[in-house]
Amino acid sequence: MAIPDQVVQKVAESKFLTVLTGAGISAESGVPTFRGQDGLWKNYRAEELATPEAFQKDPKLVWEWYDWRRGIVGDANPNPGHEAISRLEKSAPNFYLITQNVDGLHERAGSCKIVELHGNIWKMRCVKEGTIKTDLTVPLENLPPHCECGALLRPHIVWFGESLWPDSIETAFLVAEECDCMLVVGTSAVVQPAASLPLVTKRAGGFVVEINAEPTPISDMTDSSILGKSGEILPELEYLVSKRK
Ligand code: BV8
Repeated sequence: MAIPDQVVQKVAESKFLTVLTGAGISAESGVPTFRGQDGLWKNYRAEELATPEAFQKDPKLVWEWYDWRRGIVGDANPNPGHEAISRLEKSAPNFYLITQNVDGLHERAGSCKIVELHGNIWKMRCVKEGTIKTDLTVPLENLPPHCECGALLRPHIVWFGESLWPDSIETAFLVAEECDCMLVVGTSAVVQPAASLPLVTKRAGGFVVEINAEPTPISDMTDSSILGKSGEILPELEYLVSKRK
């Protein structure tokens, strides 16, 4: 789908550009999405296992599921969509990336100013001490992993029914309020509170562009909704913007 010239112009003249991403941006890296046709993680829906209740009931099963996902994500590489966002960050006067993804692919693509709203699959947190460590081991030995203190370690990820961390949600809403242009990429826009961020930008007078493989509940409220693959559209948009600057 062609990129409207108004979108190129708005991104090129943006003083504060924000990008909000969801699982769709990692689809072309081979990472399954949550709700698309491949929206299953090994026959489990995130809503079944990404919950405190599931972890309480069977920490080993939840860790087996995350260990399997870490294996998939560990084999994945950033795609041209992730890389285009990293280039947009470098050329924008002010920039923030807000991601719902836990796969760490944006950081590997060179993005710096990132809010990981839902945490990171490579981080683990002691359920007792709250200490957080990064562990890239794939596969993990003897699941579920334990802290040196003897307590269980859990994925440092926000599960359904859990509140997001105050500092990251505060930053996300502030950025959504302050930016003059937001690109919303690869999200079905159903999970709250992330899905409210584009509305915040719109209400504050910002220009909102959706780039997604299918229409979503926020498509009608955006200034422009571009249907297609983010791995194709973002590099083209970034190229057109770089020529416009
Ligand atoms: C909260 C970490 C306050 C897990 C995730 C009832 C009870 C309890 C809570 C609720 C409730 N009703 C509503 C809620 C709130 C709930 C929620 O929103 N539920 C939804 C399902 C209705 N939210 C929460 O619980 C949040 N906390 O609200 O705290 C509170 C506290 C207690 C009680 C109530 C409220 C916490 C939400 C965070 C959950 N954790 N992830 C893990 O990953 O293991 S969310 C999970 O969904 C992922 O992070 C994912 O990023 C996120 C959103 O999904 P998407 O990223 O959008 O991915 P999806 O597959 O859906 O869509 C992909 C899109 O890409 C598709 O549109 C597709 O077409 C497109 N696409 C595909 N390929 C491409 C593409 N686009 C472009 N190019 C391509 N190539």
